[in-house]
This record gives sequence, structure tokens and C-alpha cells, in this order.
Amino acid sequence: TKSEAGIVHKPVAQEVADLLQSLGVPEASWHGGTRAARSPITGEITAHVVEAEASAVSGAVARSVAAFEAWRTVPAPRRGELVRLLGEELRAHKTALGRLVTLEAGKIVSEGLGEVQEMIDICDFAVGLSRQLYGLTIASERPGHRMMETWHPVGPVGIITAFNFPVAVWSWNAALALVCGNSVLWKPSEKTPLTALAVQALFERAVTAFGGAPEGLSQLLIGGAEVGAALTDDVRVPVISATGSTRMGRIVGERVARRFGRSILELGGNNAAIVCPSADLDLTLRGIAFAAMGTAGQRCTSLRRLIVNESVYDTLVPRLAKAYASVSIGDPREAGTLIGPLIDAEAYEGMQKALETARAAGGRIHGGERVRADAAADAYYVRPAIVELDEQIDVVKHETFAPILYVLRVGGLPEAIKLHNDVPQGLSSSIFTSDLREAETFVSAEGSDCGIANVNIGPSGAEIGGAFGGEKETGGGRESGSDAWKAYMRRATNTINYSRQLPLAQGVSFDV
Ligand code: UN1
Repeated sequence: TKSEAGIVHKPVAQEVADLLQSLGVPEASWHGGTRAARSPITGEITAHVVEAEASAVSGAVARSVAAFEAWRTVPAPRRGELVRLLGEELRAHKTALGRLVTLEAGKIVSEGLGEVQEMIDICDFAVGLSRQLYGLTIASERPGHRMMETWHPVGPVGIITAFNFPVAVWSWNAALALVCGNSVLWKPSEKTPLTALAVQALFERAVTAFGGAPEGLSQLLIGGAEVGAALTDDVRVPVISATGSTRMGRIVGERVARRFGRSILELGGNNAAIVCPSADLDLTLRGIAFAAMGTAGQRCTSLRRLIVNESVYDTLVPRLAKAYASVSIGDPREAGTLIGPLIDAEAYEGMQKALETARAAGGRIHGGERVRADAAADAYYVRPAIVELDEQIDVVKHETFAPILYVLRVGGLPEAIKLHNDVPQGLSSSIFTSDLREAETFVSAEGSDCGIANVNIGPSGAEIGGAFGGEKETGGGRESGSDAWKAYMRRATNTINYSRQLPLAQGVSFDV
């Protein structure tokens, strides 16, 4: 197909097939199956993937338990070596896997590559971590006693991921879980099975380079909600990490809690930026543009609410509207494109519905219309939308997974922070200011109530080194860096008596 820029692209389905082959994905897994895989670039079907039945989950979990029982005895630094080799495979296949992310999720080329880079980064992090699974030594109140804290592998970890980061989210969980001594079971989004198959193939290559690992150490479960439910309900899976909508997370969280499992939930965000009078407006504009329009507004960290001080509103918002009007929307394979397609028709309809609601409530809308419908009837490209509102109406409090930026005008910082925190979600946030007092207030206990709070950068595009996740309806989970690894292990407190006496704690006497 010939693009607007005159570049001739291979047909999407052909390129997908070539990439799957080059990544070593067995053709039997994506040819002749029951689940159609699509590309949002054209909306066309690219492959037919073989699915797992919900009834197959139990057997997969049994294999995962067996793999865990062997893997947990492998020294952690040696486990790290497998993850290092996975990182090597990802480095070697970065271009191909990044391209597949572009074809299957619709990300622009640099973001597809960036997602694979994020996987490489977490592998590096996990390799270092494999020698740093530190516990504490604790002073005992009893003579001749020592207390310590030991971190042990916990068991199979279930990983449920979303379409928008079809491969990176698995890696944040899997790289940590594996060095922590666990096995993993992955249920990818129904919208992105092909990238999952590719990652599984790369994992298998790493296992071969490693000299073999327990069978079933990392398994892929492609299927619908029933497969996710079977995984979620299985008592042999002590940890379920789920990324996606709050609606999904509420179901998963409740089901896991019912059997006293642990869940790591990474759910909806409704991320805001506050723009203060002293903000560097050039930088602010660029920060907002990437965070709000990048990835076509389909990151959980995407900027959705802009809270602008009245003194800069009339300078900033028209400039922003201009940037929105001229941003390049199109085929994400093309070099100049910044905004690729929405994932599907449902995403498009959700966006239009939110815009209609905002319009009816008096919102002033810039952009938001469908574009390129003639070039690709089954693909959904939109111009990102700005919606100026007088107050934070109900629709603003919901996460619409599309590029809509609601803009609100405020007086001082206290009013801005109040509005900022007045939504059910609590993932990411940011403030643009050159005033130290404002910046520090925003990141203080009285400031942003989110898991991520940034100064002079937008809310999206976090590095892997920090713990990633958020509060309230975002679910409270933390993945990736810092000490997020602790959620993938069980903690044992050990008291060791090296004396010949048996003193009891709290001075209790019990002489028999
Ligand atoms: C997501 O959208 O699910 O901070 C994760 C970011 C990325 C991760 C987004 N590192 O935007």
C-alpha cells in the first residue's frame, strides 16, 4: 500500500507474518486458530491465533507449580542470568519486536521501539536485583537471640496485561517474578496476542541459551475473559498482577481477595497537570503535547486533565489548540507521524460519547473528529481533542481511553490541588512551575494524592527505576523499580536462639 508520503509499505498481514517468522514464532500458533488478530493501522485481520480453553488453565497452573518448585531452589543470581539472556534476546530483536508492537498496537515507530527498550531496562534492573534481594537483621529483645527477615519465592505469578503496553507490562512483572524465584503465567490482552507470542518465543530462546529451565517456567495463556477468570480463581497462584480498566480490576481484585491471594492492580488513571503562573510555557507546551496526545492518549499515564492558572490560561490554551490542530496524524509506520490510530471502533465510540457529553454540558471542543476514514474505513484515526470546561463535570472524572484533554481554569494553587485530587483515580500527576514552594507543596503530603507526582515533566513516560502504580481506583499496586519486587516474594520473620536458655518474649514465664 502506498502512503500519503509516497512510501510503499508491505501489506500489514504480510509484514506481520514475516516478523513472526523472523522472531521464531511457530506458525501453528498464529495460523488457522479461532481468534482473529487485527491491526489498528488498517483494521484488517492479520492472523488467526490458537486460543487456550478455560479448562486448560488448571493443567497450565499444575505445570507452573512444578516449575516453581524447581526454580525456587536455583540461586537468585543464577536466575538473574536467565533474565540477562532474555534482555540479550530483546536487544537482538528490538527492531522486529518494536515493529510488531507498531503493527499490532498502532504505536508510532519510536514508541514501539521505546516499549521494547523498557523491557530491556527492566531486565537489566532485575539482573542487578538478583543479587540484592536483601532482608533485615533485627535486634532481638532476648539475650542469645537474633531476628532476621528472609524473602522467599512465593509461587506462580499470574500476569494479566492490556493492549496499550502489550509487551512491556509483562516484562516489568515477569523479570522481577523470575529473579524472585517464581514461575509466571501470562494472559495478554485479546487485542494483542501476536506480540505476546513473539515475547514467548524470545523467552524460549533465552531458556535455550541458559541451558534449559524447568518446563512451563513462563507460559502464555491466550484467550478470553474466562481464561483470565480461571487464572484469577486458582488458589495455587498466590499473586495476580493485573493491568487494565478499573472495571476489570474490581472483578479481579475481589476474586483474588476471596481466596486470600495477593493482587497487584494497575488500573485506570485520570492524570492531571497543574500549570502555575511561573511555568516555562515552551517547556510546558511540549510536556503537555507528549503526555496528552502521545500514544493517541492510550497510556494509563496519559494526561487527561489540564488545570491552568488564570494568569497564563489565555496565553497557553490558544497555543495548545494550535499544536493540536497541526499535529501529524496517520500511519504509525511513517516517520513524520506523531499520532497513530485508536485501537478499535469501540475506543472511537467511547471517545465520541465522552465528547458529546462534554459538549452538552457546555464544553468548548477543539478537534476530536475522525480523520482518514476514506483511507482506512476499518481503522479509527482521530484528531486529539481539547475540551475547555468551566467545572470538573462528571465525564471528566471517568477515564476515557482516547486523546481528550479537559482544560480547567483556576485561581491559586490550593484550588488547583483540590480540583486535581477530586477524581476517583490516583495514578500519575504533574505540576509546571518555577516556584520552589509550589513544586514542593505539590509533592508533599498535602499535594498530589497520586502514586506518581512529577515537576516540570508530564505524567506519562515513567522510567522503570521507580515503583510504578497509583492510589484509589488505580488499585494501589506497585510494579517495576524501587522495592516493588517485595510483592513477588513472601516474607519470613525468623527468630534464632543460639543460647542455652529459653527466655520468652514480653517477660512471660511458663515453667513446666
Ligand atoms: C501503561 O500505560 O499501562 O509511564 C503503562 C509510562 C510508561 C508506562 C505506561 N512507562 O507512560
